[in-house]
Amino acid sequence: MRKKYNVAVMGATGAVGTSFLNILAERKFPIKNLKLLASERSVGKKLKFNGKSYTVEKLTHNSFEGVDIVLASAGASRSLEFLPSAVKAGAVCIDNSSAFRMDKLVPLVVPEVNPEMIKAHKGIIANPNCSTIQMVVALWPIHKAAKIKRIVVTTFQSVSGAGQKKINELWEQSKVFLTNKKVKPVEFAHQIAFNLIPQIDVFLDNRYTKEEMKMVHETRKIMGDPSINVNATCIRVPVFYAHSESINIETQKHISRAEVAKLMARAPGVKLVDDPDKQQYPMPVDAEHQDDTLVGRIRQDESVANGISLWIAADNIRKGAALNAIQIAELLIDA
Ligand code: 25A
Ligand code: L14
Repeated sequence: MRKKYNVAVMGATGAVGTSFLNILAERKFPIKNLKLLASERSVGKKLKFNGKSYTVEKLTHNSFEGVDIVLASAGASRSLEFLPSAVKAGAVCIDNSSAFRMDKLVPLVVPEVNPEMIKAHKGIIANPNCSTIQMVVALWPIHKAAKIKRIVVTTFQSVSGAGQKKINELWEQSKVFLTNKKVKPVEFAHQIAFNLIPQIDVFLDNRYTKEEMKMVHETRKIMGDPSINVNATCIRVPVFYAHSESINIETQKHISRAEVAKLMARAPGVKLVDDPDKQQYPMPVDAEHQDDTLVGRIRQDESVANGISLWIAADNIRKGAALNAIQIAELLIDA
């Protein structure tokens, strides 16, 4: 019989935390005991898992006794503070925050790309940024075939990436806007309903945002190739779930549009949706609740010798966060 594990979900009441519970149940993860951890605000709240009701407990340094696996998504500051205690208690932590991603001792893993890296863990495995995960799932097979030299990407990121409160705010702002009243942003810096905001995370000295630079550094680490050049522009769009990306790549070796389509048709974690005659292409509403990254609009870039343009969409809460983390947990227990 398969071994069963004690699992703790840190940030269980959030957008990603809720998705952890759904996906653990869907994929029949072998759980012995489940612990739901969140802030004081959520203590006593009840959440359903596999038809059973579980009570949310306050996250403390003593929460991890007897826990085998921690799935964390309560923000970087909480991960920095509490995961060292979890490691001390003997748990392996899969962290969805940005806290440890660029730490040299911490593997940064997308199972379709670099599953072998989990072996090197010292108690913490980092789950990459949502926009980076879906991009490398699509680009990895192309990189192996033709070696990518440069990536230019623009993201169209849904509000759910920023948490449950931002989801509620798009809903509220939309209602206000549609009744001809003046929108007063609370959670967002600006109106998000019927608008676009070209800022995700804080600005850095080079005038890129932190989200844009995460895509640069994380892509190089996951693909194991520090020579890949990445230029990212990240945009918040008034979509509830799923991030989309316009991607242009330059490769060392020439690769044709048809070859890329063939690679995408059999790439793990990818669903090819590319039929212009039938108006079929990836869209966020179709990516929502799906495990696969949708890839389409594949074109030869006619402005350079070796270039390809494509358009992708994926569920940022599933593949961009909870699903990728649980796939890492599955690799761990099958190792
Ligand atoms: O890194 P930062 O700056 O700390 O940012 C963290 C934020 O980014 C989101 C996450 O949103 C979080 O708000 N986030 C981080 N990584 C993400 C990723 N990869 C990501 N989002 C998507 N993809 P979230 O709402 O989805 O999740 C928040 C979870 O974290 C728990 N939490 C927060 N502080 C904690 C903590 N857990 C333990 N200790 C702490 N100190 C949080 O639980 C949630 O599970 P919660 O108990 O704080 O709140 C859950 C419910 O309470 C409501 N609420 C939140 N804030 C307030 C509030 N109600 C009243 N007043 C408030 N101030 C929420 O709506 C929710 O229903
Ligand atoms: O680094 O869409 O995981 O705001 C989580 C929130 C990435 C951006 C991370 C969003 C961030 C994301």
